[in-house]
Amino acid sequence: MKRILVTQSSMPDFNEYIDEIKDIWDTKWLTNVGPKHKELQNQLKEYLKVDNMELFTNGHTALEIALQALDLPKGGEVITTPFTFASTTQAIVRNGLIPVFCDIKMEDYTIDEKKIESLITDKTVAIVPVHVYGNICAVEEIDRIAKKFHLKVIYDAAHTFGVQYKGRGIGSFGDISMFSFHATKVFHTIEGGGLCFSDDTLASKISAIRNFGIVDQETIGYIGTNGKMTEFCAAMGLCNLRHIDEEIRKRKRVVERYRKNLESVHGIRLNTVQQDVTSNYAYFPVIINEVDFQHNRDQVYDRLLENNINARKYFYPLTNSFDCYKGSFNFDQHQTPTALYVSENVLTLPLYADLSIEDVDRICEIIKEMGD
Ligand code: T4K
Repeated sequence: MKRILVTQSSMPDFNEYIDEIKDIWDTKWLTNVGPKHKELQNQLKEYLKVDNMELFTNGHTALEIALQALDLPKGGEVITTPFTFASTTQAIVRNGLIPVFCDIKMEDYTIDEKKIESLITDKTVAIVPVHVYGNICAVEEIDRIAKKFHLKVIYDAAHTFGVQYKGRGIGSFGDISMFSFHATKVFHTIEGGGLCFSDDTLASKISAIRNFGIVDQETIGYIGTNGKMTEFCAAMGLCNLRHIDEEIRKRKRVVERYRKNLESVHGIRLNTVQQDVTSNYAYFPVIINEVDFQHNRDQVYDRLLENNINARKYFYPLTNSFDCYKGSFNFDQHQTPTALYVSENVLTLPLYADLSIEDVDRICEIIKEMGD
């Protein structure tokens, strides 16, 4: 039986990549912000409609550097959500900051902006909302709250490559936005990540932190790390960017088929289509309501697996239940009940550009048979 995983990396044509990397053998320039890095940075700035763009070895390192670059005081509280990949919360904690968990909304699984203000204390320094699955947060309201309370906003935009809101690149909201260019993402550089920001003065600081804090050969101005993207990764990005519109179009086709097949199945809730948003069709999450569907999420997961189809429980467990925080923090996942409900009932179905319509139909048939 054919194996279908939750996603599959899109690859450029083999020869296109070989052509793109050929001149690396002439220049012998492999990393440390080489010509391919610079070219990709410029092209991404334009594609994502942002003022500044810096590239990194991966999205997580980029997020850690973003938090560091804003000089948030150690011990400061950061309002965020637990319904996300481990990276978001780990980046906050690894910066010596304290996550304060806000619940999410049932409509789109992003931070519930109406609950943010009640979590603000005199220790709050920032908000780290997540544009989860490519669904965007309430950016205008978050902006209003941040201005009122003088807070920084760093978006985890790992899932929102190419998403626009009212014609504006999603990376242009907040102080900084982080995109992931991991192999599993809509756009990838094998491993990679990017930060977008509007304050031009941050560029030199962020790039210095990315390079061990080195400002010039005799000045080490920041406590830095090594987060540089290699030329081979940048070359993969240059190839993939040529085909990004086609990639998103193919994903849209898959998503539309899923919607058509599953929209009227009793007990299955589909992701809400957001107004004024140009989607990138990054993920296809479904919520299984055990009472109405008569099977729970884990049973659907197992049934698909029996058929060699590996859907995933993104994002389960919640980050506010992680073992690694026990002892250091008193997080309680019951304080974010909507996030808890979603994480216990969500399944993200396979989605990638080359997933065939026949395979989508087969996945949906297996699910529908369970509900009959
Ligand atoms: N913030 C959020 C909200 C995120 O979702 C992520 C990453 C980050 C921050 C951090 O960004 P990065 O530092 O990663 O740039 C995967 C990805 O590794 C991770 O990037 C992603 N989120 C997360 C949601 O998914 P796993 O542990 O589920 O990966 P894995 O190895 O199980 O792969 C999933 C499927 O992808 C495989 O079943 C098959 C396919 N695949 C995987 C790889 C590695 C490929 O087709 N090709 C590949 O090379 O985390």
